[in-house]
Order: sequence, then structure tokens, then C-alpha cells
Amino acid sequence: MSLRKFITNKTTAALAVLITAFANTSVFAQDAAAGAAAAPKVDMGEVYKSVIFYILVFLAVCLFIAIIGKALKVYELSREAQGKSVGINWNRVHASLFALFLVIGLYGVYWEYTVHGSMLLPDAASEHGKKIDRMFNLTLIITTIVFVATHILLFGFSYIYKYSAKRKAYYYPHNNTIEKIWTIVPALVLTVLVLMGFLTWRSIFFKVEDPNNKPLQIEVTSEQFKWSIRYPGADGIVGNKNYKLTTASNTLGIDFKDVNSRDDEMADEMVLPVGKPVKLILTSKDVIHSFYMPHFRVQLNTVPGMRTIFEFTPTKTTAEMQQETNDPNFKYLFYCAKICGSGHYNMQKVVRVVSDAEYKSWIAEQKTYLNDDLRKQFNLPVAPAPEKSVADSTAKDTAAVKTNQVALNK
Ligand SMILES: [Cu+2]
Repeated sequence: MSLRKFITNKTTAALAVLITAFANTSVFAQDAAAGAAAAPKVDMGEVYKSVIFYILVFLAVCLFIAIIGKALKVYELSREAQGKSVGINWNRVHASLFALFLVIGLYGVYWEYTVHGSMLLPDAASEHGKKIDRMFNLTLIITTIVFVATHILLFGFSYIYKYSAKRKAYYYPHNNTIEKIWTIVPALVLTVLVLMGFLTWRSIFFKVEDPNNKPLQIEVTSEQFKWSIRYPGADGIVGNKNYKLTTASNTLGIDFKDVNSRDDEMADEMVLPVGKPVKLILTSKDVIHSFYMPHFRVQLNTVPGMRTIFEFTPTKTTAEMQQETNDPNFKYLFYCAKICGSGHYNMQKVVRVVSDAEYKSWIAEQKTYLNDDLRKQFNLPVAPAPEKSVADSTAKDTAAVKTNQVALNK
């Protein structure tokens, strides 16, 4: 078969494929149009296209690439047949693509850091959070330097040392110095990172309690799909719980035989006084959930049948954070960070960090878990509500505000 005949045959075949494909798509289009006319019109918006449309676009692109490839092959064959050198230097093409990939890739990294980087969480709103951020930044800086350097070397070498007929490869099987450098340097860097991580984690979890500034206990119970928050009441201690005591009216299974439980209060949101250490007691009723407070860099699993503890100190009030982020609607939230079932997305609650005085007036308004119904269940005397004299509470509030002012003036 002569070359010309070969080319003509190929071209005819390619054209036939194209025409068939085009005819088929128009048939599809006609069918779709007919279907649309018959069926009641549903406006799916401008963006909506059927799956078939995308499959056809994909096939059309494949066909286009195949035709280009065939055309190039034909071009090369015709040059070869005329005794001319083959026109395209594929080594150069591939080397240039490597160089291009390096430039586009590095730009992509820059884009990620600037565009998505600006969507990162604001500065930590807790004491220990600053340490976690420092570790995160250090790790990011080291890995970015290594990432950029290795990619410049990888793609740069592929470009510079592409095949050349004028050059012979240099046989270089082994070098002890290089081996030592690329073993010892990463080992040292990783040792520093791991040790720093270990020490940071230890400093967060093994803290000596300041007897003059005892942490505020708050118990958080997770269940599919909600959180319950329990404040300790005036005694400052969250009372015992026992899952066997769980009833419709005592959903957390609080043991009211324990005196510490009787003044425990329920809350619909988590309100924290700024600058005061908080001791979270985390428990779960059903499956493992994960208590997650991103702005405070707090995350710990809640495990059924177990109490897990996390202590931290919030350092910025919600109002301060609203100013800092320039967002008057900013709210701290805590979430569940473990896919725990169909309603998982809904497991979140508001956290409000406020001044000490605001906290005191808020906590005074919260209801206790214990009510008359539960008093009967636990055989406790149904006492008349303790009379709180207006004068007494006002005096207390004034005292609280005064203490707060003294603290502020200091
Ligand atoms: Cu969840």
C-alpha cells in the first residue's frame, strides 16, 4: 500500500468516525428536544446538563486528541517517506512540559497559600492554643521549604538533563557523604518536631492546678445527635452520673443521691468567663463522638462509659473576636468532629466568652436539673423554692461587679 493511499484511507476512516459521532449526538439532541417538548417543563437552571451531555463532551475531547495524535503521526510518516529528519523532538517536548509543570505547580502552591491560606482560623483564643499554632506554623514552614526545594530539583533536573546526542550519561553509583546528609538532616529535623510536639502536648495535659484559680467544671455529654451541657452549681462540683438511672425525665442519668448533683444546672449554650481556666468533663451516651472547639484549639473524643478531661483557658471574649475578625456576627461554636451518624452535621452549639460579671449574671438565671418530679423519684423532700431576697441578690451582684472592677483596675 503506497503512503498516499494509506493516508487517504486513514483520513477517510477518521472522517467517518467524526460524522458518525456528530450524527449520533444530533440524534440524541433531537430525542432530548422531543422529550422536553412532551414532558412538562422543569426549569433546572442554566448550569444543569444531563450526564449524557458530559459523557459526550468527554468522548469528543478524546476523539479530538486522537485525531491530533493521528495527524502528527501522519506528518512524521510523510517526512520519513521523503527522507527528511523526523520533525518533532519528543525529548525536548517532554522536558519543556516538565519545566512548565514546575512553574504552574509552584504557582498553584502560591495560590493555595494566599487564597485558601487566608481562610484559616483566626489566632487561637486560648492560652495553650498559641503553643499549638506555633508548632503548626513551624511544621508548615519546614515542610514548605523541603517541598519547594525537592520539586525544583526533581523537575529542574528532568529539564536540564534531557537526552542529548552530544552528551553521555555520567556513571555515578554511590557517594557516602550524600547518603549521610540525606539521612542525618531529615532525622534531626523530625526528632526536633516530634520532641516539640511531645513536650507541647505534655504541657497542655499535665498542668499543676493553681489553688487560687480553680478551674470551672463543665460537663458535656454527647449523644446522637445533640450535646447536653451541665454546670456545677454553687458548689463548683459536677455531681455523679450513672447510666442505669437514665429515664425520660432524667435523660443524663444524673445521680441525685449525690449532694453535688442537686444544684447542677442545665444550659443551652456554653458561657465562659474570659481568663478563667475551664475543666471540661466529656462523656458520651451512645457512640464515640469528638468534642471540637476549633477557635480554642481543643479537640478530644467523648467515649461512652468513660470521662475524658480537657483543661484550657479562653483568652478572648466573643466581642473581642468580633472586632478582631471584623465580623459583627462572629460566634464561637463547638462541634462534633467524628462522623457519628446521619444527624452528625447538626451537632453544634454556641460558645460565648464573656466578662466575669456577665458570666455571673447569666449563670444565676440557669435552671437546675433537679425538679419536683425528680425529687419524688429520688425520695428527696420536695422543698419549697428557697426564697431569695431581692436585697440579698442585688448586694451579691453589686459585690461581684465591684470585684470585677477591682480586677480590671489592677
Ligand atoms: Cu458526630
